[in-house]
Amino acid sequence: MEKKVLAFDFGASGGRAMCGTFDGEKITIEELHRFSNDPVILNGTMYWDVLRLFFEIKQGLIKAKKCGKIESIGIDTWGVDFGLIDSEGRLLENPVHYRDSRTEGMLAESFKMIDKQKFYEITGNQFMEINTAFQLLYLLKNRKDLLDRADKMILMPDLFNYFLTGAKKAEYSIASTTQLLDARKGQWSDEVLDALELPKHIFPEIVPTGTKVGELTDEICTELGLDKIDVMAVAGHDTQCALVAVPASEEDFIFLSCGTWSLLGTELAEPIINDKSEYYNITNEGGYGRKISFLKNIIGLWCIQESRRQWIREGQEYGFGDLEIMAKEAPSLRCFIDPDAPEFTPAGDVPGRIREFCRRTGQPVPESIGEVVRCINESLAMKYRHAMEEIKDCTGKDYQTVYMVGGGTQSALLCQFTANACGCRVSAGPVEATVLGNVALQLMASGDIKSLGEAREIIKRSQDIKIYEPQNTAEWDEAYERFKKILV
Ligand code: ADP
Ligand code: LRH
Repeated sequence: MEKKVLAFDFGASGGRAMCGTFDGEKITIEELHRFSNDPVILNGTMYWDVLRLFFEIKQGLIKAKKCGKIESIGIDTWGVDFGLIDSEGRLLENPVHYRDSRTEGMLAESFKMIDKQKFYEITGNQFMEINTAFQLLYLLKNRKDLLDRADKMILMPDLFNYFLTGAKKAEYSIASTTQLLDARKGQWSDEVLDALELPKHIFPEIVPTGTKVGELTDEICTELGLDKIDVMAVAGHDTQCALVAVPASEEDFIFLSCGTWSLLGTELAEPIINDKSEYYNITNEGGYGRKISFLKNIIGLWCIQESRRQWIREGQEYGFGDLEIMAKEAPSLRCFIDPDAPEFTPAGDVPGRIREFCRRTGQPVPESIGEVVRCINESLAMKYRHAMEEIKDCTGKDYQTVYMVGGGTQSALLCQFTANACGCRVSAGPVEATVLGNVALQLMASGDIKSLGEAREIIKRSQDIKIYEPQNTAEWDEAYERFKKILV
């Protein structure tokens, strides 16, 4: 018998509600509702437009009525962001977006409170100033009043789950992006919380990935004219949903979740936390079945998204497909950026900053749109190779294939460049990995899919996967040596 579930995915490139149907063999997905997910800047702070997004969830629920019986709902978002709830359950202020500049300097502040090595040794997380730990530290130092009024800190997917059900929980995968978990125990680290002087009572109970959190509240059922529906803690962290949809059968593989961010890594049974992984700043994040994703966060297609927005501001509007055609015609392997250089993180004139980076590092300066897009794509592919070498060095394993999933797999150019740079086969797809993983995790929570392996097999036979073989590797190897010299 067919089962239908509803997946909500909140990415920087947009939000969507998708109906997933499982017929026992395959999963199909149908888009019901798509909406933008733009942050709003007010008085110098960049916020999540959280109430509008909750309105969009309600629209999704209304539109899902046409699908017939919906068994459950699952929500995923990007990592690290949160809302604060007071003792009466009211949201205190709008959640702030991680691209807000408030965390600048907080990494250095934290190292005055906890030894850097100890911090990494416990959490196993890549140090990134956007992490929840540093957002909370900002509040401690600058908005103590707000922190004092907080009864719970609830991460974004859990916050939507709370709005839907009233349950205040912390799903494990999203909690593992905070830099506040003990990576080995999968629980909030008392030692880190104490050192950072964060109030322990605000951290909710951690629940495993792929379990039920509650049911729609009576209020929502009445308002929308719905029967009770289960709400599942899928992987609240979008990256971990995407990982469930990686069509790999082998135990050791490299995945590349390629959307606004690029997450390149491998799946492990236990975290790797040692001097080498700390030196490379590799993160250990948690997923379904307490599996560990040992990965590098790379800034990713954000650079193309933000360049596109800049060109629109300058009066030149192109779609991603158009940009790809222009990049294809531009000359190859002329200049590179380090996509993770700090100047590329904030919104703004990314093409201008790319030109400045190339000028400063003595490289040819990309002038046309095609040249800039080519430079971003080639630099990302080189960065993937670099991350893959670091991962290999830590695991001591070799990998034959890079499994690329997510919106970025629609760029044939990026897939081919990745194969060329890494010198290995790229398997590209599914595009909608996050949604497929979200759907599969709901079906795992209900017991309809029995294991991660089974979920991956189902998704593999449900989706078209494209294969790219490496080309011109000698030329790419030579260029990689030049790339390494401009890394920040
Ligand atoms: P998010 O992480 O925000 O959920 P997605 O997985 O939806 O992101 O991927 C969005 C990215 O996919 C865009 O920024 C763009 O670079 C890329 N993309 C989308 N459509 C195309 C296309 N037709 N051609 C090339 N790239 C595309
Ligand atoms: C990708 C992602 C990534 C990081 C970042 C903030 O969407 O979730 O894994 O956590 O966003």
